[in-house]
Amino acid sequence: MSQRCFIALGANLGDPVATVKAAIVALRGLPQTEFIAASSLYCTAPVGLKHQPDFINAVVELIAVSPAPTLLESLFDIEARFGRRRSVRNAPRTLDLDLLLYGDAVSHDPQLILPHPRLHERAFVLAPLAEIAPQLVIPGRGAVADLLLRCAGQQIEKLLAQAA
Ligand code: PH2
Ligand code: MG
Ligand code: MG
Repeated sequence: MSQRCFIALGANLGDPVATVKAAIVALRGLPQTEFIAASSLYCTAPVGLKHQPDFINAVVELIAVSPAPTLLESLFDIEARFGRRRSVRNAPRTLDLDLLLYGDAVSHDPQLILPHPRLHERAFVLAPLAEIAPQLVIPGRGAVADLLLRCAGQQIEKLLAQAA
């Protein structure tokens, strides 16, 4: 059975705008998935991290046939292709791809917690998510639009789309 999935993209090392754009192209090409939509890019202040550069964030929607762990492996592969090195937790990263939602799946597996455990409190995820899926309801958390209203203090700015 295919599942509606959302993936968060984040980068704050190197050339994050170019990286996030190229990662969206890579996600378009994922096997066993149908690409549905990509949000705008957002420049966001780091959340929960000290002394780090601002991030570029975005969210992608796709329909996946592959099981969630397989999809997760493909995301790790793309991160590695973009030069991600897993050093200390929350170090600045060339590319972070987080599986936010896999249909309505709820998982407490520490390898893959679904929905993503912090998505409901992060404007840098909720704003791009609400842009491409304004009616979305997060299992156990509520409507994405309501959740976003509760993150009013977090600093994020939508980047203007540039003509090619
Ligand atoms: N990712 C984190 C922690 N903090 N802050 C912003 N603005 N954007 C991120 O992608 C981000 C973060 C852990 O993955
Ligand atoms: Mg991650
Ligand atoms: Mg993350």
